[in-house]
Amino acid sequence: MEPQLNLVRLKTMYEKMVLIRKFEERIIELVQEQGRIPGMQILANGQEAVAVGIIESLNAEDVIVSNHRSHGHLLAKGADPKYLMAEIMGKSGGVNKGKSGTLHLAVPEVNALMTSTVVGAGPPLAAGAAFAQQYRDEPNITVVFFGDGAAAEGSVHEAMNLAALWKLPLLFVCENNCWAGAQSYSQHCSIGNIAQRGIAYDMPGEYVDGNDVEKVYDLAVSMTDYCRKGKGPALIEAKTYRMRGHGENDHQHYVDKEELVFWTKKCPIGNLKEKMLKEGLITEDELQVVETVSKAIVDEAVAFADESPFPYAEEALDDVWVK
Ligand SMILES: Cc1ncc(C[n+]2csc(CCOP(=O)(O)OP(=O)(O)O)c2C)c(N)n1
Ligand SMILES: [Mg+2]
Repeated sequence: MEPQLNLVRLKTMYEKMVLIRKFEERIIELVQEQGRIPGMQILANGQEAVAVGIIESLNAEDVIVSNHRSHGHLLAKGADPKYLMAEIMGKSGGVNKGKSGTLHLAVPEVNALMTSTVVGAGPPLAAGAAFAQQYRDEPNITVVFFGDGAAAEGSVHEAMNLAALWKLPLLFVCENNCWAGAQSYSQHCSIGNIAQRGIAYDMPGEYVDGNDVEKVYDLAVSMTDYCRKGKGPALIEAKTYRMRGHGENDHQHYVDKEELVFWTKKCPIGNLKEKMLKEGLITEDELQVVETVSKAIVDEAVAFADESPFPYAEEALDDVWVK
C-alpha cells in the first residue's frame, strides 16, 4: 500500500475511534442525567481499536454480527450516529423505531445484520449469514464479534465446527477484554489464548494487541483475505480491556485499581495520538479539528434523538412477524 494511503487510513481510523469514544462518553453523561436513557448501557470504552481495526478491513457489503457491547462496531461499520443515538434513547426516529434500545440494535443498511444480548448467540447466526453468502456465491464475508466469556458457550463451538466443516467465509473475532461480567479471565477460561482454539477446528487462529489499531487492522486484512478466498473461517483474538463496569450500573468494586491504571496507559486512542504526533503524522491543530468535528456529530445526534418522540404503544406489534 502507498505510504500516503496508509496515512489517510491511519487518520480515518483515529477519527473513527475518537467518534466512538465521544459517542459513548455522551451516553455516560445521559445515563447520569436520570431518565434520559432507558435501560442498561453497556459500553466498549477502551476497546475502540478492535471495532475500527477489524471493520476497516471490510467492504461495505460484508456483514457484521455484534453483541451486547455493540456501539463501536456499528459506528465503525457506518451507522448514522443520529439514528443510532435515537434508538439507544428509545425514540421512534431510531434505527429500529425505538423498539430495540441499546441491546438489540440492527442496522441492515450497513449490513450490521443484528446484535444479540444472548451471550454466544451471535456466532451461530453469523454462520447462517456466511452460509447464505456462500450459497449465493457472493464475494462477501461475515464477521462476528463475541467476548471472552462467550467463547466458552457451546453455541460458539458449534458455530466454529460448522463453519470449518462447510468452509464458510466467516471471521470469528473474540474481543478478550479480560472480564465476563464480574468474572476475570483467569476465573472463567482454561487456556491462556483463546486464539489457540482455532487448532481444534483446523482454522487459523491468532491473537493481537487489541489496543493497537494498526496491528488489529494488519491481522484483519490477512484473515479476511483468507476467508474471502474460500478457504474457510478464521479466528482472531483481540486482547484488550473493559475500562468501565459491565454496564453503567456496575461500579467495578471488584476491579484492581492498579490494573485499571495499567490499562489506562494502554489507551488505544491516546497511544495512537502520541505516536502520530511524535512521528509528525498529524499536528495539534488537526487533532483539535478531529475533537471538534466528533463533538459536533455527537451533539447533532443527541439533538435529533431529543426531538424524536417515543414510539406509540399502538405501534408495539408493528414489524413483528407473528401477531
Ligand atoms: C446466555 C446468556 N448467559 C448469561 C447472560 C448474562 N450476561 C450478559 S453479558 C455477560 C458477560 C459476557 O462476557 P463476555 O462474553 O466476555 O462479553 P463482554 O461483556 O466482556 O463484552 C453475561 C454473563 C446472557 N446475556 N446470556
Ligand atoms: Mg469479556
